[in-house]
Amino acid sequence: MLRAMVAAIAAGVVLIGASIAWSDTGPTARTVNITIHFSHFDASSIAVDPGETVRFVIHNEDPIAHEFIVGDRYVQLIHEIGTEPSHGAKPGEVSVPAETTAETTYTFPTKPGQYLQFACHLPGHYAYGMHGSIVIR
Ligand SMILES: [Cu+2]
Repeated sequence: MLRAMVAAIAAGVVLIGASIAWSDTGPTARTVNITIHFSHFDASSIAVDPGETVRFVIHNEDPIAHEFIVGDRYVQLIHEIGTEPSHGAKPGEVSVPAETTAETTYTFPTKPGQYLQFACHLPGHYAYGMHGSIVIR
């Protein structure tokens, strides 16, 4: 009897732990790690499923700030010419200060075949090559 109670309590603790771990992004979010080094992302292309939620964890190894912006050509253009000093409130947009790690979670559209991009729009960074493609397969 005591052994069964202990087992039940232990199972409950595990369930509580699991639900806390899931609370940020939901149980289906996949984590994609991306490292920035010498002002380049270490990925050039990412494939996602329609409607997939992805947690992007961005590791900035550089001594300068960067950002990670997910979106279509319109979103990228707005950020390229925009003046927002920092990001973090919108899904898929996050500033990554020098030598830090930041994360953002984004749920992709449900229509397959669309092309999006991830990019950094600090002055000159996009032109230097800080962008990659995202295809919804
Ligand atoms: Cu950058």
